[in-house]
Amino acid sequence: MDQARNGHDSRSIDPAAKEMLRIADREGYATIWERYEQQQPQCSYGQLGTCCRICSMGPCRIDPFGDGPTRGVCGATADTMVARNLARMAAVGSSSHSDHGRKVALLLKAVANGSNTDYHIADPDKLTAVAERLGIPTAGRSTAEIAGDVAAVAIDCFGNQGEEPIVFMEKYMPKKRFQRLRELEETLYRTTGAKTGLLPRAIDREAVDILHRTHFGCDHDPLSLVAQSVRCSLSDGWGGSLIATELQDILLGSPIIRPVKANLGVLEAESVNVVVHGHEPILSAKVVEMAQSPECRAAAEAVGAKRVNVVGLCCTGNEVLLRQGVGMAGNESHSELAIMTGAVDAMVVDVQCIYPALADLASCFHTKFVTTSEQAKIPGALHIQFEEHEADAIATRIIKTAIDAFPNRNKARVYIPQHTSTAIVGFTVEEILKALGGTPQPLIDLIVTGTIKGVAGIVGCNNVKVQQDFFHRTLTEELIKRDILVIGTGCWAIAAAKSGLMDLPARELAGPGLQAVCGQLGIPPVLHMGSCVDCSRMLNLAGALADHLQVDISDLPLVGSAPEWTTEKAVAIGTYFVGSGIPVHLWPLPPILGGPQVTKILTSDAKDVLGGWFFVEEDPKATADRMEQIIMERRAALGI
Ligand code: SF4
Ligand code: MSK
Repeated sequence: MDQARNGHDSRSIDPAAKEMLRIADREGYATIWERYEQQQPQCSYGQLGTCCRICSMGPCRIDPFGDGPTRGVCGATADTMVARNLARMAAVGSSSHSDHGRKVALLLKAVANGSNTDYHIADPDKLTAVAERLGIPTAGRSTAEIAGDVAAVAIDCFGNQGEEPIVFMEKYMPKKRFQRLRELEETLYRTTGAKTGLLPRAIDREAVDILHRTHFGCDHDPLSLVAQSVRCSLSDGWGGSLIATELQDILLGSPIIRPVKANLGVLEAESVNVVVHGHEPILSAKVVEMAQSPECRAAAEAVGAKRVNVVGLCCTGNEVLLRQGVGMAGNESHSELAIMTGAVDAMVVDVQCIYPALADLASCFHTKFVTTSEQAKIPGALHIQFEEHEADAIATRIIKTAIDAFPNRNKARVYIPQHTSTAIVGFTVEEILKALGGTPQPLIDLIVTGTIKGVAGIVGCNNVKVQQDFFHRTLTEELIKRDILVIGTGCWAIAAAKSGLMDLPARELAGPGLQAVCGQLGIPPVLHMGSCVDCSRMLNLAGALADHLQVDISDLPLVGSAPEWTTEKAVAIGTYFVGSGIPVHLWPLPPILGGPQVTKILTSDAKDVLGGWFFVEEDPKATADRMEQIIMERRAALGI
């Protein structure tokens, strides 16, 4: 495969990735890009969403261009198939985030009742703020009592069997949005005579509801299936993800604005390198902490290493980057490339976004590939089971595994591309408000005067179908040039960090208004808000603006994008943005285009009903044009 010519590589725009891909080509290491080529041509029924294998009379497929049957064996239409497939994606994505949130809630309960002593309440102020928001009394009560009550409310959001909306959503969602969804439910009942819920009743219940209604012979109505996808996704954004973010801040500390380094150059030739990869910082934060212990430092020195250097990948990397200032090795498509440096002594993974191919690749090196979760076992990996109540001991054992591997490193094979960028990170809602003097009013004033036209939230992954980071970077540059402040999370945030867009000099790339604001506040034009679950921070920022102005989120000049999306979690995020009233751009194409009715609901009807909708566009500049146009239309509607 010759994808690299004259410095151009159709696989990635990242300079470190390009160097590593030259090594991969030379040495014959398999990568996602090579396996993608081997998968061609990919199934067009799958791409359009019109295949169904829900029952054993299938699999059935419908050619949307009219060749062949127009219904599955049971009579299901293309729209039913597309809507059911989409609903299942939303359920899986929501469940992944929410199950992560559940574990944090259970840990908070264990810390509160004293059964876990490896963790503690790291941010009592945040605990008080969350408790007050939930209506939990705080005056004269101990931290443990308050934490116990917060944990109980969070845990109840997962399994409550009542019909009322989940408490976290009720207390956090801006009032006008909550009212709109409630009125919409009532209108749909009145006009159709059928119940169509939008406000989630319990986090687990909405995902189970989708598994039930997409069982053979249940819900075949595309609108009903899309509505439940929205409800389930809202239970993620305003439920599971929100709980994960808020409770992690309480247990692990709230992020502060700080500089970090990003890209493969954070690996150190003379140190034991441990890469943490996945999503749940309950483990990775401990690995970072225990790497500094006298025991681990002495063990590293004993094998001739300078120190234990823990660096991050993907979202668990984002979590430790924000809270502990840990260097960021890269985003999703960097995971194989990191191992190929030959300098990674252990890659420690928890859950989500971990290629199974990493186990094979690690076996070509001295690298220990360590799985830790009962939910993410990978053949060929070394499994060290993580238990929260023995976190210190297990994290130490993991680090010692890396230290033991260090002497086996073949120095002749080590190549660390010397690329890093500085990124100023940690822009939580609290930190943004602090920078603004404690209220959203200065940001609102800047938007009203047009100094900043609006805010774009960008999220999501790398996708082998898009040149790595190209869409992320080009779209972000285009938006800031137009005086649109860009905020975001996940692998997009890592792409922006690697490309220098989160460093102060990047303000030179911004339009005059945004440039002046960045100069005044001493911030970059592109703000890192965290990991995938921290998309809830973006919802909270939108909610703070909406409540301050007493409007709905859908009235604000806000727009979203997932320009290199890959996972089912991205489907859930995009859908809860839409359900919260924010228009969302997607690329690559979502697997819905084979269902004309579903496509119309999501790209057109949703606009009037929810105030948020999806649109697809493959060109970054055209995407920025459309996002700017939406922002300008919303400004005009507000009379600004
Ligand atoms: Fe075919 Fe219907 Fe079974 Fe799907 S549920 S596989 S469309 S028969
Ligand atoms: S890690 S969901 S590839 S952003 Fe959150 Fe990156 Fe997408 Fe996973």
